[in-house]
Amino acid sequence: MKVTVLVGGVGGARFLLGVKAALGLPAVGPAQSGPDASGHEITAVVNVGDDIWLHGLRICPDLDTCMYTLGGGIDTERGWGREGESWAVRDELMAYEADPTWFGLGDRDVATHLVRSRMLRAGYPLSQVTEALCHRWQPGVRLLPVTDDRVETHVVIDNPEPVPDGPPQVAVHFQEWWVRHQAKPTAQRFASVGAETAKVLPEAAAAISDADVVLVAPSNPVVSIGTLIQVPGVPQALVAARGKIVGLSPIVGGRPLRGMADACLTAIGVETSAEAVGRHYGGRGEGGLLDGWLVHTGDTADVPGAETRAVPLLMTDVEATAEMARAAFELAGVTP
Ligand code: FO1
Repeated sequence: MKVTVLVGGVGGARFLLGVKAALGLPAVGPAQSGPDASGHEITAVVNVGDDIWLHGLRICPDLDTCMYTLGGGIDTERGWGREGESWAVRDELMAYEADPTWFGLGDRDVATHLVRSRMLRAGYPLSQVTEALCHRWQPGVRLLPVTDDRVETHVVIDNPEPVPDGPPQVAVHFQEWWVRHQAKPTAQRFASVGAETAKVLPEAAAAISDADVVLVAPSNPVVSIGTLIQVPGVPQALVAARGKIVGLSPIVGGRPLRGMADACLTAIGVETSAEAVGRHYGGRGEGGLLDGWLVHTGDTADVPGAETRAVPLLMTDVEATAEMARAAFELAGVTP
């Protein structure tokens, strides 16, 4: 079975562990060597809007979080970066007062950015760079950036350091709002810088349109899924998708499980609820994204044009996450 998953960062990576388990694959690492008995193909189409150039290095948080999580190298506590990390480079950068010092680059993580930046500068596209990095990590799924082009999420926020006669609002890279300011300054709007000239990675478009089922991971609906599905070519691939498209709500009991999706939803005028996010994505029968929408037990949602079901959506461990994936396959009417 061909499964394609639209993912962002931490939540998406955790969900992919469950998708692998639900298909009988080891959650971490490559499929068993030899002819893969499962015969399944999992493709993750990953958000690149969080990506940023810092200290001359290209950092791709969502791709790295997926690669490290599925390859067994993630720091499970933080949800990003490498386990067993040290911070000598970061501390040295701080000693130089080399701005920005608010983004913590771990020493092991820096090696990933050095390899990536060197390949990008040599002219390799991000998709080939990711494939090269995955030779080491063996995530057991195909990790594709949604585009090889530079598309970055920037945020217009209330000026956190207002000065007399200064601008009441400033535009900053998503990471500055998210990490430096912990998403506290009110976000007025988001901009996908570069989206107007970007185009979807052809392999990603094919993975969406040819899949037996497309899953929308419980990632941030605004700055992960939202940015991903706005890349030119993605909407067309979704319309052409021959399989059902089933999403899982990242909002449980009116709150995001991780991160600050509520701050993002408020910024675009969407209530922080499973129903509001489902309606924001829209039912496929009404020209939107979803054929199916899974909400957490106890939540309700009426999404015109989509079928909604309530199942446990807490990714407490791999088996619980696998159950979520199985529920999504069932709602999509496919059996692995
Ligand atoms: N998040 C933080 O809150 N603080 C950090 O210093 C930080 C550094 C960092 C470095 C590499 C990386 O891949 C991710 C990093 N993140 C950090 C997380 C990052 O902001 C988020 O993973 C995504 O961009 C949002 O999903």
